[in-house]
Amino acid sequence: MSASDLLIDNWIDGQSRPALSGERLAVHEPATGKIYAEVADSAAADVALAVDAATRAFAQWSQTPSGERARLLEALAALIERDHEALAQAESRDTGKPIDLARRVDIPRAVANLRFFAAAATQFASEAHHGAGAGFNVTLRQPLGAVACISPWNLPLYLLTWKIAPALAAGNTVIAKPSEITPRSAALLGELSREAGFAPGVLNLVQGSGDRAGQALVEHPQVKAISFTGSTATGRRIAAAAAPRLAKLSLELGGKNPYLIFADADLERAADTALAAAFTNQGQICLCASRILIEARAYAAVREKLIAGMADWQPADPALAGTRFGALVSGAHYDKVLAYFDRARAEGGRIVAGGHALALAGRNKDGWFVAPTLIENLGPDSALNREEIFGPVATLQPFDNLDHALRLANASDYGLAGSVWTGSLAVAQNVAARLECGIVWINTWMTRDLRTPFGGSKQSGLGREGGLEAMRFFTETRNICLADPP
Ligand code: TXE
Repeated sequence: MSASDLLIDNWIDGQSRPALSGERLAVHEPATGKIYAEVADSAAADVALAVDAATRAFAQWSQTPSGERARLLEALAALIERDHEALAQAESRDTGKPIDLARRVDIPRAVANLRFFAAAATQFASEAHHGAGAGFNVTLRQPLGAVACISPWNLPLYLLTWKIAPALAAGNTVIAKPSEITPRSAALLGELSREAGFAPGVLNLVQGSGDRAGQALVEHPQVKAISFTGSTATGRRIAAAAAPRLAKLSLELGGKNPYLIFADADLERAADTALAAAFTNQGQICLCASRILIEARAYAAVREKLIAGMADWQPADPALAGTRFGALVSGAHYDKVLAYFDRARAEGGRIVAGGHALALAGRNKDGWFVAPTLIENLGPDSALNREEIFGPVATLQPFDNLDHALRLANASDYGLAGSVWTGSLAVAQNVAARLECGIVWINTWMTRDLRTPFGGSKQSGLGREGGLEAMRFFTETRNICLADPP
């Protein structure tokens, strides 16, 4: 296929449109390293069109009864379900993730996100306060207007729908900016939104680079709120752009998540899940565990189980059913991950498994594959234990006791999620109370109830998504006070 056989465009005001400049960016298939499509390289003028469309559409959408908004979100969910296989194929090809993972997680979760917030639209209620001798108070929660939803490349449709669903459910109109590295499923969603019956301008998708399209979007004066998931560095730039006009901001940023295994845990399950936590989606999930901390007296046993389990995480063509570990998302990301292997060696790290690139055969010979990697003998100050690699790389560190474990776990600028494995309720309670992060899993990893608040502390973000938190973020409260009876 030549590069231009597949053109991925913007979705603005209910129509597919190329960038006004006609410019395009190449889109690669990570499993082959080859260009397979071109995406609109949008600029400020395209963003302005989308924001205008969203602002116009807001007048009607914000007045649409919640039951009707819910019906449309449900209809979109049903269409994604209908196109499940085509969307899974598109997502796997665009990202390099195993087709099984896209089928089992990414696409079903997009459906679940839309269904969940369809229900939220009809159940969202607000408070009334009275009896304090200070009037009868009602809190209105009203939509904000045209809002920006900016999502990354690791879980494209999953994270895009996680943002647009609550935004739309609450009565806002949306300008979404998918990652330029993985634009495909968002473009398909645009088409499906028309089929579902959304009016033009309610959902707009502007494709293109972060520097150009993304920056223009966050600087646009009519954009009332920005919901962003991506790197901490980009999160800071967006916060700076939003600050002058005090736009509402939700930031879900990086992680360097600890995974604590105590000697009294079910070591078999703890080790098996540790590998899934480190290597699912090639380690490219903000919730992935990248620092595995093991109680010293169980270190050798757990290390052995981890090494034995690596056989289940062999890289292979992501397009094949049965593949559990695919390609990294881009050439730049591949180079970044490989550079960390050199750094690990320079810092005295011992490679327990992996630590190198992989050349697969056939159509995958130029794909961006690296071996899943475990490294030991690196202290808490090592770059490998400090910086977000966002690839299939985890370190192993022994700890002596609970306090030592918490010191190591909290030795991070990030604070997204942590997982603790123990048979002791007291240890679990202690870790849950003292771990500096937004989510703690006990004897599990990445188990998600969509009603719970989702997000991180420290450099991992600002604000929370999920359930009511998301509905509150996408609304503004107004207190209305009625005089007490005379
Ligand atoms: O992410 P960016 P990148 C981390 C991970 C990865 C690194 C770089 O460590 O290696 O970030 O990835 C848009 N204004 N994570 O560069 O830049 C961009 O177009 C507005 C962690 O791909 O954060 C994309 O749509 N938007 C992570 C989105 O922001 C801008 C997920 C994310 O891109 C913009 C992804 C700007 N100035 C990467 N610049 C996680 N924790 O989930 C970029 N964008």
